[in-house]
Order: sequence, then C-alpha cells, then structure tokens
Amino acid sequence: MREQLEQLKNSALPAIQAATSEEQLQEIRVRLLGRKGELTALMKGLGLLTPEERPLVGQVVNRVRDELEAALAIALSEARLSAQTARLQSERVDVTLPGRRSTKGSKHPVTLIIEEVCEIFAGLGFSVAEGPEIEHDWYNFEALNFPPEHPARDMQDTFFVENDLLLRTHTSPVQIRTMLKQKPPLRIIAPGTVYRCDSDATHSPMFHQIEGLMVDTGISFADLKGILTVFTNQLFGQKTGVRLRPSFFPFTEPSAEVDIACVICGGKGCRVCKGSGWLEILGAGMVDPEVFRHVNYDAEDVSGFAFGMGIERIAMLKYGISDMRLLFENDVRFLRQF
Ligand code: 2U9
Repeated sequence: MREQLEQLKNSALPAIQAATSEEQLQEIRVRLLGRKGELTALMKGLGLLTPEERPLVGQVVNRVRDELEAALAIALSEARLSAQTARLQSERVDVTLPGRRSTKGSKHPVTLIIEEVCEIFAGLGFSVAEGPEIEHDWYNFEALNFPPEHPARDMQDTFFVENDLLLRTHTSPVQIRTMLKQKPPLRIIAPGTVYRCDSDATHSPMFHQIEGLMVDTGISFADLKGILTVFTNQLFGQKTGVRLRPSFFPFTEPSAEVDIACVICGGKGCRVCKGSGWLEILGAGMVDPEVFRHVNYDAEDVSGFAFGMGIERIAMLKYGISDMRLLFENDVRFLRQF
C-alpha cells in the first residue's frame, strides 16, 4: 500500500505541474482527493491492514495528501497569476479613444421661474422669506381674514393634517409670520410649495406660488401697479401690455386680477387666451386693515400691497407647456429641454 501511495504521488505531481489553468487543477483535485478520488479509494484499504501497520501507513497517507494539497495550492496561484497577466496584456488602454461625456442635468422649469422671479424682485429691493408647509389654521386662514364659512376652509379644498393643522394652501402665512417678527417698512417675497385638493390638466394638488408684500407709510395702489408693471415687463418683455381688473380676496381691499397681453398672439386672440387677447397671471390688492390688526400693525399709520402668482401657470405660459402634469411626471425627455 505504501508503494501504491508513492506511485500515486509520483504520477500526480508532474500532472499538477503540467496543468496550466484553474479548471484543469480543479479536475485533478477532484480526481485525487475528491470523495470518489484515487487517494480516498486507497485509504479504504487501511481497514485491511494489521493494527501495527495501520498507524504507520496512515502517516504516509497524511504526508502524501499534504504534499498533493501543497502542490495544488502553489500551482493554483501560479495559474491565476499567469491568467491575470495574460488578461492585462491583452486589454490595452486605447488612449486615442474620445472620453466619455458626463451627462449634465438641467434645472426644473419651476425652479427656473422661481429663480427668475426672485431675481427680478431682488432688483426691486425685496428679500426672500420662507416658512413651514404644515401650518396652523390661524396663520393660513384666520389671520388672513377668511370668514369661518369660506369654501377654502372646507375639507374639499384643503388637506387637513389634524385638528387645526393643515398643508398651507398659499404662502401668505409666511408674510403673517414675518410681520409678527418684523416692524414696517417691509418688502418681502415668499416662494414655496402649496397644497390644494384639486387635480386636472391645469391644477395640481401640489404646486408652487410666489407671493409678495410691501408695507410702509404712504404705500398706494399706484405703487402696486408700478411694481407689477416693472415685474411683468422684465419677465415677459418690455412691450408686454398689462391691465388690472377688479376682483375680491378676503385679505386685500381693493383687489385686482392682473392680466398681461397674450404672449402667444400678442393680443389678437387665440386658443391660449381663449380669444380674449389677455392672460391672467397674478392676483393683487391693498392689504386689508383687518390683516394688519391680526399682526399688530397700525393700519392708520402704514399701508401696503400684496400679490400672488402660481409658478406652474407662469412656466406653462413662458415655455409653451400645454399640460401642467408634464411638470410633475419627471420624464427626462421633457425635462432635458430646459
Ligand atoms: C398677506 C396679505 C395679503 C396675497 C395675494 C393673491 C392676491 C392671488 C393667487 C394667484 C394664483 C393664488 O396661486 S394662485 O391660485 N393669489 O390672487 N394673493 S393677493 O395677498 C396677501 C398675502 C399675505 C399677509
């Protein structure tokens, strides 16, 4: 049996050294040391030996197995190294290939309009104010003079969180919070996300607004018209016509809707302006004295104007987008055009 073991070793070692790949060495390992391998088969003969012979031959078995294992390990690492060397030599880097361009993102159209509007108002001395999106009923409705039965306070129009907490329906609470913290004069714009229970091609339950507020002594409706004319001219072009129509909001008195001459047809009448030649882009008015009372401003001493606009609507008009939902679907084929 000793002889058989030596023979096995003597024939196996050259085979291991001759093997050139990991696969070949794996096959040899199975053939020699596997469950049905040659060494395993020989070991079964140990049982036929005398008790004296058994430990001696057992030692030879162990030595042969250790030598074979060591030879296999060395050959395996050599095979791996030469495979890696061959791969590295064949995979040459072609330095003449053009580099891979990194794809550059672009700003969302809503962000672009917010930035542009903020920039215009910064030039007119307004600073940006921000506030929470989850608001108290008091800041969102009560302080803004919404009567208790106003439809906006209904579950149909507002997302309520709990009791008197809700998702702000406009950014006006930001101006209330600012007035409570700061004394006049005040010139702020409040951009941000707002929420209303509404969803179709021109309404989204989540949208963006920019509102503005200017309070000082002697502020008049003429200031409102002047500032908003400068604004619309800068955003839509110097020759854009502007008109104000009487309107109503709980928080301003008097109030107006601000229209610009249709950016598509120039005022002749088309599908976008529904034949009127005008596009409504803003609401505005003189701050109601009742609102000043809620923030402890003296309406006898100061006056102010406020305005508000929906950013998605401005983006749709400025970029010719027909369906508001495109702004929220995040389809890169749409977004990469900006
Ligand atoms: C305070 C006082 C007054 C903000 C105003 C509007 C008119 C307005 C709409 C435009 C389109 C909302 O997004 S929209 O649906 N906004 O018409 N907003 S005046 O007035 C204020 C705000 C804050 C303290």
